[in-house]
Amino acid sequence: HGHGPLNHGLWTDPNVFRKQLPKDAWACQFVVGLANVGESEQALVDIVRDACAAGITLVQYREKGGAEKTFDERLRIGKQLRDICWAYDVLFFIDDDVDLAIALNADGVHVGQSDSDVAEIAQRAPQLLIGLSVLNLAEEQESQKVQQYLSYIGVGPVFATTTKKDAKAPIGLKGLAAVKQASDLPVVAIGGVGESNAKAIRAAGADGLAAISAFTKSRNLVETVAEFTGKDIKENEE
Ligand code: 3NM
Repeated sequence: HGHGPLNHGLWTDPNVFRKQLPKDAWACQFVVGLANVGESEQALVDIVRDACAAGITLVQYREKGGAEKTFDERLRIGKQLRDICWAYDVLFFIDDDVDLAIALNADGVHVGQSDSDVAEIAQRAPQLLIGLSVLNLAEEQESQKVQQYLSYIGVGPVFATTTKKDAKAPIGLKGLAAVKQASDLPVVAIGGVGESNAKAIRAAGADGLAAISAFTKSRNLVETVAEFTGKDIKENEE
């Protein structure tokens, strides 16, 4: 592997890798797993390929809230998704599952407050980029203790979402703006993010937008990506 200019998975020092990342590395994240595509492996592979072709910048493989999959199944599926991402020079992250991220030699791992400890992950797998979810200012402050290990902060839910069953109450654009102002890291908004509110979310300070249903329910992925990034479609195709 390592076709793209980012040398995916080849860096042993994430600080070196970070410096190679384009400024818009976090701009447009597609979070997805089998549960979001009717448990169809073919549908998952197809939509990840289509979204990569449409210009997303990061895929986060998230196998939660659906039928239980064994590690070997996640590994087999993850390999396919990773290879598609890397063929398009799209970053490939794993949600929560550090063992899977290591086994897949993924670009990074995204963890929530109750998932694995950030410092522990950084020690165990220094090659992985790490994103951390925070809900509010208090959690953002707490995250500053491990900021040296983080590549970005995920903030949400910004708006109401029905995709994640255990999502907290939405923090709104004001909550997002407050976290952004307090943070030195890129901030990625999630939860109810879609074409209709993408512009307002960027205006509130988000460096990136992440979503599940905006992509899985999209009628035109190229247009969805354009709304998310704020770039017109011509620019995306360059
Ligand atoms: N994390 P949709 S909300 C995976 O608030 C996830 O941390 C959230 O789905 C958080 O884009 C969420 O369909 C689900 O609203 C996002």
